[in-house]
Amino acid sequence: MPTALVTGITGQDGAYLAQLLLDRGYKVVGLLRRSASADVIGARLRWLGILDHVELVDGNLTDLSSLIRVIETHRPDEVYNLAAQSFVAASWQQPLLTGAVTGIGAVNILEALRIARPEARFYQASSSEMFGLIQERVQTERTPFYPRSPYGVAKLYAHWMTVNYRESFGLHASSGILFNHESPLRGIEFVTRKITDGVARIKLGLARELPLGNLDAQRDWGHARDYVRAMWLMLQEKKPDDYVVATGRTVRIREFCDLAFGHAGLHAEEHVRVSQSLIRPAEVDVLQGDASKARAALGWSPETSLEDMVAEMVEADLVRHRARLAA
Ligand code: NDP
Ligand code: GDR
Repeated sequence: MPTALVTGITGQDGAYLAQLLLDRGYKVVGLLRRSASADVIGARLRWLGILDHVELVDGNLTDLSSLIRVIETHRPDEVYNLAAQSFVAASWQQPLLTGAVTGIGAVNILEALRIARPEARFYQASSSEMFGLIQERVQTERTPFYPRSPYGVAKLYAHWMTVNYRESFGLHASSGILFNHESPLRGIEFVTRKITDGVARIKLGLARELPLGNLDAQRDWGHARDYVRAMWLMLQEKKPDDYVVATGRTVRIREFCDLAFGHAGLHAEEHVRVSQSLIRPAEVDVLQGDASKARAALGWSPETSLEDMVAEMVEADLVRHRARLAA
């Protein structure tokens, strides 16, 4: 039975990836950072019904010794580095923490592998945020980077360090340049989930309006369940490499609003309010990815349409709020 170590297992992607790995017969070990709120940790794994099937071990991406200890103890065959301070807006408020976790943290785990388990295969969660101020209308693996946030800069450092460790030390280290991907397990602060949660609350009479920032930003949104499959496929390849993972379709935030409100029989323009406080110091205006390489080399393609994903997210938030009201 192969063993996989997943950092960030309590996040959106960590939960879906753990489910995929369990389905494929892996022993799944997840890195868990110590928290005083132990009762809410694992909510996503619980939602998927797999909390009791993964082994959670103490560690922190900023603590190299904890990473070495976990790797020496569990001797993983595959390591997926999904842990990060992943909220772009927060990265202007906490640029140093973002650098320490999202940037240096990735190098800590690369170092731990180099020291304790160089034969393991490694996946780095790189991001379309690295394209930032886009240098080409449609972004591929060859598009130059131009990050626009401390988060994007930190991810770019981690990305190049992954490439560097592959080239310098021969690690089987791959980097997935994933475009935005969402699901009912998306954190509530990200715009898609904020919208679907807002729709559910308005529909059930718990709120009347939804404050949002820049409605004209465009994103290439896919479903997290589809995207974690691409991560796994990358590590099954004989040779490590970098891949863009995207749908190729880009949509404005206001169109996402129309879809989500429309699904609940509501009109977005009657409820959405633009709040200047939610406008970012520097914006990534538009992202659109070309995943041709992943399609050709990995046989990967997205299976969930944007419309189906929005419907799934709104329905899940309606169920959540109805359950709270009934309790
Ligand atoms: P989440 O924010 O949902 O999850 C982040 C995870 O990182 C959580 O499990 C969190 O733990 C953990 N974490 C944070 N800090 C530390 C630390 N110091 N030590 C150990 N663990 C830590 O992110 P997603 O699941 O959405 O994304 C997964 C990865 O993919 C991230 O690296 C993200 O930057 C990247 N990415 C995401 C995209 C997306 O659209 N979702 C697109 C491209 C890249 P806790 O639960 O304790 O907070
Ligand atoms: P992003 O996702 O920054 O692309 O990073 P987010 O959902 O936060 O923002 C997307 C776009 O929506 C605009 N926006 C708002 N965003 C939030 N969060 N809240 C609002 O109220 C709001 N109103 C408008 C933003 O300005 C932005 O243009 C995500 C994260 O998952 C990263 O970790 C990942 O690397 C990238 O996607 C790819």
